[in-house]
Order: sequence, then C-alpha cells, then structure tokens
Amino acid sequence: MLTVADGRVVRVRPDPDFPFNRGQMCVKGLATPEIMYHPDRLLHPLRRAGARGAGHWTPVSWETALAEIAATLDRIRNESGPESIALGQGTGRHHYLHVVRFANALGTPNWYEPGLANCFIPRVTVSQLTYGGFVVGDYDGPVRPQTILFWGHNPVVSGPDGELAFPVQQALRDGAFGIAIDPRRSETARLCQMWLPIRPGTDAALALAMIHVIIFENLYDREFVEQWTVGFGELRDQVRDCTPAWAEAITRVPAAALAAAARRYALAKPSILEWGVALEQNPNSLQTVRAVALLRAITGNLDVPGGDILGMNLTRPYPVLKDKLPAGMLRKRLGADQFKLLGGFKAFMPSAHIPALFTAMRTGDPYRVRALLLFGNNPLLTVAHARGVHAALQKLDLLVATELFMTPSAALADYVLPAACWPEVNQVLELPLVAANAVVAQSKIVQVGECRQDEEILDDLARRLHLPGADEPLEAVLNYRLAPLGLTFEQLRARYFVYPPHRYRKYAEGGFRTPSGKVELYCRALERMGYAPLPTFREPPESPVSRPDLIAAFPYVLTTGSRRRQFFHSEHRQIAALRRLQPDPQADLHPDTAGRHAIRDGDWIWVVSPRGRIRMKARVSPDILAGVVNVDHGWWFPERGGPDYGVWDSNANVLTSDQPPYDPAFGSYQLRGLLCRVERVAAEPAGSLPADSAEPAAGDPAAGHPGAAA
Ligand SMILES: Nc1nc2c(c(=O)[nH]1)N[C@H]1C(S)=C(S)[C@@H](COP(=O)(O)OP(=O)(O)OC[C@H]3O[C@@H](n4cnc5c(=O)[nH]c(N)nc54)[C@H](O)[C@@H]3O)O[C@H]1N2
Ligand SMILES: Nc1nc2c(c(=O)[nH]1)N[C@H]1C(S)=C(S)[C@@H](COP(=O)(O)OP(=O)(O)OC[C@H]3O[C@@H](n4cnc5c(=O)[nH]c(N)nc54)[C@H](O)[C@@H]3O)O[C@H]1N2
Ligand SMILES: [Mo]
Repeated sequence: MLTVADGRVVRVRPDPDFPFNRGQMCVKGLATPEIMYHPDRLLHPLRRAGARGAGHWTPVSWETALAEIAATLDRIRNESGPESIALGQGTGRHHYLHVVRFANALGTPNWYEPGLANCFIPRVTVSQLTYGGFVVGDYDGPVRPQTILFWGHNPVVSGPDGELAFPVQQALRDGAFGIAIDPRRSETARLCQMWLPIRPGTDAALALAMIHVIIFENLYDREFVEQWTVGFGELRDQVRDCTPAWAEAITRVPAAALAAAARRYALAKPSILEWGVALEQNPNSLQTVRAVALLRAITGNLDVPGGDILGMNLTRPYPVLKDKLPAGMLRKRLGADQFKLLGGFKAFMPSAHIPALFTAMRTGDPYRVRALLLFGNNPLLTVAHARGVHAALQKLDLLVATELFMTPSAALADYVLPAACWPEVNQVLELPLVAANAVVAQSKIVQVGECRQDEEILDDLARRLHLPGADEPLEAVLNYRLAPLGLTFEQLRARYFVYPPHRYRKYAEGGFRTPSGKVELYCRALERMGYAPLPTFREPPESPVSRPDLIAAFPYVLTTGSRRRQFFHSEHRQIAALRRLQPDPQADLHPDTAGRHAIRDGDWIWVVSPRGRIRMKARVSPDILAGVVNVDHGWWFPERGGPDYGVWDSNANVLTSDQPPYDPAFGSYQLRGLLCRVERVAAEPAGSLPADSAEPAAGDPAAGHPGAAA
C-alpha cells in the first residue's frame, strides 16, 4: 500500500488483504521511497561529453536524446545490418518481454539477459520438456505440504519468482519437514530439520543417488509411474550404480543422510521441491536440473494439492512479434547454432549466448556488434569475466543505458536515460513468473522527474525507426494479454488482482503436454537434439577433481552470488537504510579454512581465483562446508564516485570465467564451484585500497581462461 502526499510516495507498507505477502514485506520494498527520491536518482536524459567513461555529461531533452539515438541506430542497421545492434536487459523486470518485442521488430536476434542460460531458463525448459509445463509449490491449497526439499535455493531471503519468502516460512511453521541441500546453512536451512551440506557443482550426483534410493528401495509412486511416465526402466538402469556411497565420494554428503532425505521426500507426502539458481550456474545445468526434476515425477508429487503444481497460465503470451524476425536472422543469432535450448528453434525464449555476443563486440568475430542498448542491466557486475565485458563495452559505437542510477556500466555509455521505478509503471504481472496462477495490475501512481517506463522508451524508438508494432499502444498489448480473463487493463487495475482457485491434476483430462502425453523420464526430444535423454553427472571443469594441477595454488571451492536480503544483485548499495544492514562485501568461510590463514571474523581478505582477486570481509562461521568459500556478487561502491565506482575491488565476476566448456544445451557457464584461495589483507586504513588491487592475478585481462594461471 502506497501513501501518496503532494504527488510523492511517502510510505510503502504491506497490504494485509493481499494474498501473496499477507501483510508482510521485504526490506527492499519498505525502502521504496528512499530509492525513488534518492539524490543520485537519474531524472533527466544525459549525453556523454568528452571521452567515453570520463564521467562528463550534458543533460539533454528526451526529444534530442531519442532523435540522436534513433538516427545512429538507423545508420548502423543500414551499414551493418540489424544484427549488429544488441539489446541487454536484467532479470525478469516489468519490461522484459517488451525488450524482446523491440528486438524482433528491429530484426535483430541478439538480445541477452545475464540470467537465462544461468538462471531460470534451464528450469523452465526442463519442466516443459519433462512435464509439459512449469511447476511451482502449492502453498495455498486445501492440503498442507508435509515435506519441503530446498535444493540450491534460499527462498526465505531470495523469495524469487513467486514471492515465496512468507508462504515457505508459514508452511515450515505449520509443521512441514524441511530439508536443505546447500553448502551453507542458509537462512532457509536454519528453519529446516535436515541440512545436507554439498560440495558446490555436484548436485546432479546427489539427485541421481536419491533417485537410486527411491527406485531400489521401492519408495516410488508405482501407480503414477506406470500410468503417467515413459522411460522408467531406462531410468532405473541409468541410476543402478549411482549408490549413496558413490554420491558421498563426489558430493561430500554422507550416504546415510542422503538416503534419509530421499526416503522422507518420497514417503512423507505431499512434498514440494523448491529448486534454485544454484542448479543452473554450472556447465552441466541441463542434466543437473533434469535429475532433480525427475524426483517430483517418480514420487507422484506433480499437480497434487500440497505438491508441485502445473501453472494455470491465466494470460495470453506477450505479443513479442516473433514472426517479424526474418528467418535468416535466426541463423545469425550468436551462439544459437551451438546452444539449441538457449537460442535455437526449440528454445523457450530464444536469446544470444552472452560469451559469444561479448566476444563479437570485442573482436568482430563472426561479425561486428556495434551498438548495445541496456534496459536495467549492469553487465560489469552481473556477467562473468568482468574485464572482458569492460573491453567489449569500450569497443562499441553506441552504448545506451536506461537506468534508475548511474552505475559502473552506465558510466561507459553515450546516453543514459532515466527509467521509471515500480510505482511509476503500468504493467500486468503474472505470479509466479511463467506459471501465472495469479495476475496482478501494476499501476503508475506518480511521476518522478522526467523518468519514463522502459516500454514507453522502446515504443518511442520503435516509432522513430518505423518498426512493426510501433503504433500499438502499451495498453492494447496489456488488454490483449488479459482477454482470456474477460478483463481490460483498466478493469484489472480496479480489481487489483485475479487469483482463481487452482485446478489440480489437469493432466488427467488430456494428458501431460509432452509428445507422449506423459512425464518424459526418458526424453526423446532431447535425444533428437543430440543431448542425453537421461540425466547424467559430470564433474565441473574447474574443481579439485578436474584440475588437480591447480589445487596447490587454489585449494578451496568457491561459490558466488548467494542472495542477501537487503540487496538485489548490484542494486541498493547507495540506499542508506539497506546498506546499513550490510555495509561491506562479505565472504563466508569455515573456521577450519580461516584458521589455516590466521583469518578472524571481520578481517578483510583477498579471495583469489585463477583470474583475479577481490577484497571481501570475512565472515567466519561453521554454517558452511569446510573448504568452501562463498562470496557476494554485485558489489560496487557508489560512494567512491565515478568513473569506475570501485568496480574492480569486490566484484565477484572478476573471479569468474566466460570461457568454455559450457552446458551443451544452454551454454551455461560456471559461477558456483570454482577454485580459489584466501589471504589476509595486510592492515590498512578503512575504505582505502592498495594501488594494485585492480590487477588481475594472471594472464591477459581479456582472456580469463581457467587454465591461464596453470
Ligand atoms: N558471479 C555471479 N554473477 C551473477 C549471479 C551469481 O549468482 N553470481 N547471478 C546471475 C543472475 S541469476 C542474474 S538474474 C543476474 C542479474 O543481473 P542484472 O539484472 O544485470 O542485475 P541487477 O543489479 O538486478 O540490475 C541491473 C540494473 O537494473 C536497474 N534497474 C532496476 N529496475 C529497473 C527498471 O525498471 N528499469 C531499468 N531500466 N533499470 C532498472 C538497476 O538500477 C541495476 O543497475 O546476475 C547474474 N550474475
Ligand atoms: N534479496 C534478493 N532476492 C533475490 C535476488 C537478489 O539479488 N536479492 N535475486 C533474484 C534472482 S534473479 C534469482 S535467480 C534468485 C536466486 O535465488 P536462489 O535460487 O535462492 O539462489 P541463491 O540465493 O543465489 O542461492 C541459493 C543457495 O544456493 C547455495 N549454493 C551455492 N552453490 C551451490 C551449489 O553448487 N549447490 C547447491 N545445492 N547449493 C549451492 C547458496 O549457499 C544459497 O544459499 O533470487 C531472486 N531474489
Ligand atoms: Mo536470476
């Protein structure tokens, strides 16, 4: 509930009658007025004055900015083809599909988002291939879940993709048995009865062993398996040797605990399986997500009350103008030939492969990418191998960033355009994402500065470039989506949300929406594309097992990016109410690990990977598997000023690599389960950094191959 006085939002509080958060709200939501009216908020379009990245800007009118940007885009598309113009956007924001719509209308296949291959697309695609639709936990139904298995997922803090933080805590309070598979005893794991600390990057092995226990101890749902699955015999053969002892040696999860978790999940039903992004940030993402996905099916927990339910898909798909992208352009999509489930015909939401796209910007291979339009994305912080990203952005003829705040990435732009914040935006939201069991109206209630919502900016550019669809107002798009509900956007605004009762076991009517009409334990569609039809485990390419040559220099396993309650990725570092909750970038390590280097809780440490080093504050506690180091991602320091805002000091993506091998289907790279070492930072005045802190540890700054230091 927003309180508005004199055209300003003065207070944001949770609505006790809203079914999704039930009168509770996260700290970031409560801080909305501070975000909206922060003195650093961008309020007017800016044009670069002087050298790129030098930090000099001239305020210009919208008319000037958009006319100049459109003219440059028009010239570039005529000279080099629309594929030389790329679009970048951030994670699932209101304007997400409008960016895709603009890209298709412009005729460029090259848009990206730093999630996708490394976030959500593997889960969505695997769900579609395996069960014919995306699934989410059923917390609001007539039956309470008995067991909740949290796998690489910390929804108490991250609450992602379905506003999960509150219903999850309620279900655990109501007596559901919680199991957490996580190298850290996360905020969620602390509410669980079982915590299985796992070596990062080895989740597929654990899942295969759980399937083994469930099949060979006869704990599976025989009736469901017989009637509603294909390939059970093949799956049984596949996991025959994946014993708990085999998995213990790989994952470090004790065999007995693993078996106990499998029994509990299979027998104390209904069970929800909450899976997180940790399963996708490794180069075996397809098979890791597949292995975990099959657990739901063999235990009969699909689309039952209190289990994992198939989405209701209440709205029509967003009109992204897919047919406007010329057929020849599909072949030009960077990375699409290789990563078929990311960029190919069968992909859920075809996009470019980020490493291929940034390489093309940097080197012109296989063709030049000359312009990049960012809509809510801070790639210097959120894309792997930040130094390569930096080199790529420097090469562009045109970089435009639409943003709430100046960021290290926006600071390199030619134009920076002020975006609207959420209370300044009209959209239709589906909750949860992709499942769309509910539909909510997001309404513009105030105007701040000259800020415009991203969709409007895109439509304005589309009109100037005479693109198809440009004349359709946003409201018409929203009305089209809402048609199945018999509502217009104005009517939805008046009602606020639609949340009908769930229909369970929808498959009983027409079968699952897969080629066989059943759950595909054995997936022929994958086989036809050249991918393994049954899940497999592969050791991460950079790990103590794969790279024994690196162990002496990099003895610990590094995982990056576990979410913190007070920040959203690279956002909010300038918001005092949130920054106060965590002033410094944090690295978690076990007392055994810290003890070897005389590191105490609160010390500043270097975390060093084969590609570079970052400075973090040590948090020493037994709530993490010994030998694992977990670092925050997204850190920069608005208070240090431009042009680079300390982007090289504590940025986890200085440590990561964008080099192969990738997941063969999605092109995912490794952000979890890399190698590192830790060192104490010698005493120094607070806030200052040694001059060499920006130096990469080894190799060519734009190379970043895991072997570069070997
Ligand atoms: N090492 C490592 N890297 C990671 C991850 C990890 O775990 N480890 N996680 C990855 C994942 S899963 C994701 S999804 C990505 C996220 O990557 P991004 O989406 O790029 O990250 P954000 O910092 O959330 O958002 C970028 C910018 O959007 C701006 N913004 C916010 N709202 C709006 C809006 O409405 N309009 C516009 N125009 N701008 C807006 C913010 O000010 C911010 O600067 O990061 C990925 N990167
Ligand atoms: N407050 C806040 N909420 C957010 C976001 C945010 O930035 N801040 N980002 C949003 C986005 S885009 C996303 S994708 C989601 C992500 O939210 P989640 O899916 O919950 O992902 P994370 O918190 O990144 O990681 C979940 C857990 O995985 C553990 N982990 C690390 N490596 C591994 C591994 O190899 N295996 C296993 N099993 N566990 C591992 C971490 O310790 C962590 O506790 O959060 C969304 N919600
Ligand atoms: Mo994400």
